[in-house]
Amino acid sequence: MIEKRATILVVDDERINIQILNNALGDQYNILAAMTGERAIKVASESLPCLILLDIVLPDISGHDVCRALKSNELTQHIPIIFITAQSGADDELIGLELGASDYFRKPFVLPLVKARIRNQIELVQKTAELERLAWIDGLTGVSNRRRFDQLYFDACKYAKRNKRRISILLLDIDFFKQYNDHYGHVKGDEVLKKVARTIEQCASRPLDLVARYGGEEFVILLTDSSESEGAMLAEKVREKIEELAIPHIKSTIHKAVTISIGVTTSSDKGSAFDCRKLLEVADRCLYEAKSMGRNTVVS
Ligand code: GH3
Ligand code: MG
Ligand code: MG
Ligand code: MG
Repeated sequence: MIEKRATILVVDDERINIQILNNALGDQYNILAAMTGERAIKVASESLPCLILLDIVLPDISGHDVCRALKSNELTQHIPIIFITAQSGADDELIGLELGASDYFRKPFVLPLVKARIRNQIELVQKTAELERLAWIDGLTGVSNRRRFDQLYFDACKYAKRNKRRISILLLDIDFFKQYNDHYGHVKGDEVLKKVARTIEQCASRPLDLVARYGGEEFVILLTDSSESEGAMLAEKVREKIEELAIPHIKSTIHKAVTISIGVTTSSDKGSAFDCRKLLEVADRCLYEAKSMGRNTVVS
């Protein structure tokens, strides 16, 4: 099933071909057009269409070269390409498929076939995107899972080192959660995890903030481009908001409500100097200290 209007980039140097495809597909998809290879690469990288229909013979570089360029660019390599080939182009078709194209169709167009092949490709793109989303999300709380965090954290460290930016890590752990489960049961415990996750997300809501479930009752916040004081202030805000939820926890020896402890650390502003793994270890040590200081505490 096609859920939302997908964008297709049509690359052909003959206006009539673009018109035919636009007429056949325009009511179902957003159509972008390019008439040269260089233009196709530019539009594809800027607009990131769902699918590219790519003619082979173009006035500047060939469709095969366009395909090579798009497949070697991290941003565009996942966009499926369907080659548009001449009737006699079996070699062209083979080269295209070997370059990583998903399919091909021939000129002159047999429109029902064109439509069916496009529909199949778009469905595949949408299903893959949904599977990726599911693979990245924690099923209980809906925040990113550990696998997603590990991946984005690695990317964020690379970005920070390259651009001499600082990142902060906040490790958050619910206090006396074992006792909570023992007393109120796992179902109620799961509800607490969901509420805590939602509250953390509400506090860390800038577009680049990442909230993930780090382990059982542990969460992590990754702040890109952040200072020490921003990290510590956010941690204090989250700690307060969780306390304000006032979720009864009569087995907590400190507050009679659910609370969290947080360890915070920020990478040095020397850029290249920091080690991603060490940064997590420091945050973990701060969290441990927050626990030993009595819990419901931030240590940075
Ligand atoms: P501390 O204050 O030192 O953090 O103590 P704690 O009891 O929170 O820590 P501990 O590591 O002893 O226990 C963590 C508990 O979290 C145990 C486990 O049953 C619970 N937990 C982990 N994942 C889930 C989950 O998905 N659902 C529920 N309900 N409980 C979970
Ligand atoms: Mg052509
Ligand atoms: Mg824990
Ligand atoms: Mg705990």
